Amino acid sequence: MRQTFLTNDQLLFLQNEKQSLNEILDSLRTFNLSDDSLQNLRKAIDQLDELFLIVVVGEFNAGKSALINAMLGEKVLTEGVTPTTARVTLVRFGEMVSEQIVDEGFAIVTHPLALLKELNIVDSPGTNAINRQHERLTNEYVPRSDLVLFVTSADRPLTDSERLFLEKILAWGKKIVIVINKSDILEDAQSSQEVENFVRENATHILGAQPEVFSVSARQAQKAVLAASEIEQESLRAASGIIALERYITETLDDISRLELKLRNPLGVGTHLLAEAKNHNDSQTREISEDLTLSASLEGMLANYRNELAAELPPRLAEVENVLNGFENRGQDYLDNTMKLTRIFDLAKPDKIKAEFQAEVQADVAEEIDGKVRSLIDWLVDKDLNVWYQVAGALERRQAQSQRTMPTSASPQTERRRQLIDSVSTTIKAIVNQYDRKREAEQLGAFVQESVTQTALFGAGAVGIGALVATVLTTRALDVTGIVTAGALAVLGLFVIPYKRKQAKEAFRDKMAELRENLMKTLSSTFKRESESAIQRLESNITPYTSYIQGEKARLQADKETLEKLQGQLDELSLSIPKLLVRDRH
Ligand SMILES: Nc1nc2c(ncn2[C@@H]2O[C@H](COP(=O)(O)OP(=O)(O)O)[C@@H](O)[C@H]2O)c(=O)[nH]1
Ligand SMILES: [Mg+2]
Repeated sequence: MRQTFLTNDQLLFLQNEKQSLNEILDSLRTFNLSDDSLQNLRKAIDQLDELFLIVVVGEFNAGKSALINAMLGEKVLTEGVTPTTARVTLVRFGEMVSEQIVDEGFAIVTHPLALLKELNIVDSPGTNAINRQHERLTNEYVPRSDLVLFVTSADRPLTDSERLFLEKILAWGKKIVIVINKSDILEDAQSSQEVENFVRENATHILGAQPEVFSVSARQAQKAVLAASEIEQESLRAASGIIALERYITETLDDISRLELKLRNPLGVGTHLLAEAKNHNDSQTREISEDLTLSASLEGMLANYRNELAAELPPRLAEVENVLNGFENRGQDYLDNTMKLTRIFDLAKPDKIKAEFQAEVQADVAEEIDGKVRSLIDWLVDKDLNVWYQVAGALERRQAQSQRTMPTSASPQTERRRQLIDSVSTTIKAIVNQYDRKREAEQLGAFVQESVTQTALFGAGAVGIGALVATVLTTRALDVTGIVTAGALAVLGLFVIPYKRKQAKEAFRDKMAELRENLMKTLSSTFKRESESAIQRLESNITPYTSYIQGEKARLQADKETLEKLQGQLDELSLSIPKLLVRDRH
């Protein structure tokens, strides 16, 4: 843009716009957009410093080159070239006509037409060209253009490929003007009107707003040059429709309108880019929704497992406690039945008392405890295995599903997710397959035994937890009650027996309570610890997956907010354009 013609406000805005757009471009670098897309914005920003740019597009053979020639007033551009040799050609001002072929896809033509001091025109090979070089047009020039002149031929107005192309440029937020060329081949004014109506209707449908439509005959306009007089020339040019189009470009599209289009152009490209990023974000968000569900359900399984353990462990431990209570009850009964006068002679025989105590009170306590502890261990091992199965199953289902539904050419994030599901699922399956119930139970049994032997009250000694506990219970019971050392009782006399019995029972009760509390505390904390470490083992195996998914969720959400913020920035710029466009009234 020729900045000397701009007001201070317009200049300031322009600087501000460039800065904002560059910021947006920088922010978008981490968004996985294609280099081409980013380049488009880069170029659209650069284009702010260039002349107004009209890009002429349309199908091959629609008469684009002929139309530009008609405007130039001479055949500068080659017409009727084959699609394979066509080039994108930039037409710009020069004192003399010249052509510079830059490469096989691009050429620069200069011409002294005064209008070219204000704008550049790009001639394109054609929208239906299946040539890679021609993609250059869409990828390079359309995003840069400030106005698109869309040329369709009157003999095949708005073909399918032209419609598709219209949709594409619409997405860039471009101003589009439609030219129906070759109007000379239509029989009369009526059919010309019909074609125009058809094009207008269809284009309005595609663009969502009514575009300017011009019917012209480039051929007629070109022929005008051959006319004898200037008056004749003018009337031929007018009849060709070219004058109306030229007037539109020079008058309707005055400096202010062009400035507006120019200022808006990169905003449209930016919006397009943001929409692309938003699409990307949306589809990724949709893609991870399955993983979020799975990740939540895995966490739910673990939480459930924790809750079940917390709820089921106490009643199972209570069963062990009941064995101890049985022991105590039998002990109390035994003391009642034994420490009495009628048994005074037996009380003097410690071996007999000891044997009786073992037979009646100790009884099967060792086996009972072993049985309860074993079933507790089995329960825990089963439950543990069960939750591993659940987790493995859920992961396997997701794995199978992801193989079916995830795109084959996936983004790095999709690849990473697939990888994580695979590796976590494989690891967990391997653990489940190698899971040896018996070994796990033995190990847990050994831990329980170890914890119990580490307590001051029980200590080491017997083999097996039941035997250990039974031995300690019995030894302590005999110690505290003193009944095996009660030979003395007989000597002490008859009157002390009731008193001694009461004392023995109390001491027995206290000791048992102490032992019981100690043992239950140890068992409870051991089982809790072991089950927690089992959960943690499982958790640590699924965490690489679940935390990645959570991270992705947070990232996508943050990205989405960034995109909204950036779009807000663009909208704000767009809103402040009208007040910059005050027409000079002089
Ligand atoms: N009848 C008629 N033919 C035209 C007109 N404009 C261009 N042509 C012819 O259509 C063919 C393609 O024109 P050209 O400008 O090369 O089309 P492009 O591929 O869109 O650039 C050429 O043979 C032109 O002479 C027109 O207004 N009327
Ligand atoms: Mg051409």
